[in-house]
Amino acid sequence: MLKPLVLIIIFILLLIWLISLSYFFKEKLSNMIGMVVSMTLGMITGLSIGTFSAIFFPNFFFEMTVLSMLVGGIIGVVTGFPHSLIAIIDGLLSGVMGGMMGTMLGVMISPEHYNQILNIMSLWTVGIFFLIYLLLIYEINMVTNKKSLTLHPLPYFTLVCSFILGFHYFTIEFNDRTNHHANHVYNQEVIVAANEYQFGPDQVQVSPGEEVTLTLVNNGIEQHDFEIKGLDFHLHAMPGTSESKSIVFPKSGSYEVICTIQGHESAGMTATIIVTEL
Ligand SMILES: [Cu+2]
Repeated sequence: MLKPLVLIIIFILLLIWLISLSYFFKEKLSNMIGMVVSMTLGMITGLSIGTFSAIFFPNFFFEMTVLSMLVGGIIGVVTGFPHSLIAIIDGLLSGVMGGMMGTMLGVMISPEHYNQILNIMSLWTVGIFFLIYLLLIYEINMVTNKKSLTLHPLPYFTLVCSFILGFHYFTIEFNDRTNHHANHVYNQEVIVAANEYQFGPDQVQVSPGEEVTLTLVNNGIEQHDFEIKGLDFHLHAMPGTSESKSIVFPKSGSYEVICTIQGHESAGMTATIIVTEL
């Protein structure tokens, strides 16, 4: 939870830095520059917020579209405000447009490409921020002799790099989490081996309401079976063979499994299936 928060703060900082520059040095900036900056910041902010929010909150597509259009438009207006009416209008339109396109891009991407698109978008967003920053300080330095750290590219560049790096590690974690989840929910295949006289593994976790395919592989020299107590589920395998069957566990709980061959249960051929929301 900490990492996304830090990234959001860096993003806001990068944006505020640019907007402040265009405010404080509005006398030094031409109308044209004001227009370009407000259009670009509105568009880029709307686009990136739209894409990210559509990927992270896919169930709120409508809300996220409105939100990113709103944020993009506001950023465009705020940035264009010190310059001219035309900068305000251009900023507003670009921001709204960017927000709309961003969420569409976000839902168009299939989950296996989330990682790529997130990294491309983060690089693109802060890369454009940096270009705008260079444009601004170039214009400002042309007409002023004031030298300060806010007008040197290095601090801003450092912040841009830390955002890209932080975002890269964040998407790795995000991807691990979604893949991990997907494996459990959509691909519940459980293979249990049997020999004299045990099951391996002897404890299995599955989630309720999903189809689970259970396979009993007999690696032993005697016949074995796999019966879930309380459910009508029975697998049987002769030595060197296997048997599979699918089952849906209706609710969470713990199920006992035994081998019903004479004497095997008491010799230790038991297992437990834990049905729980993974
Ligand atoms: Cu057995």
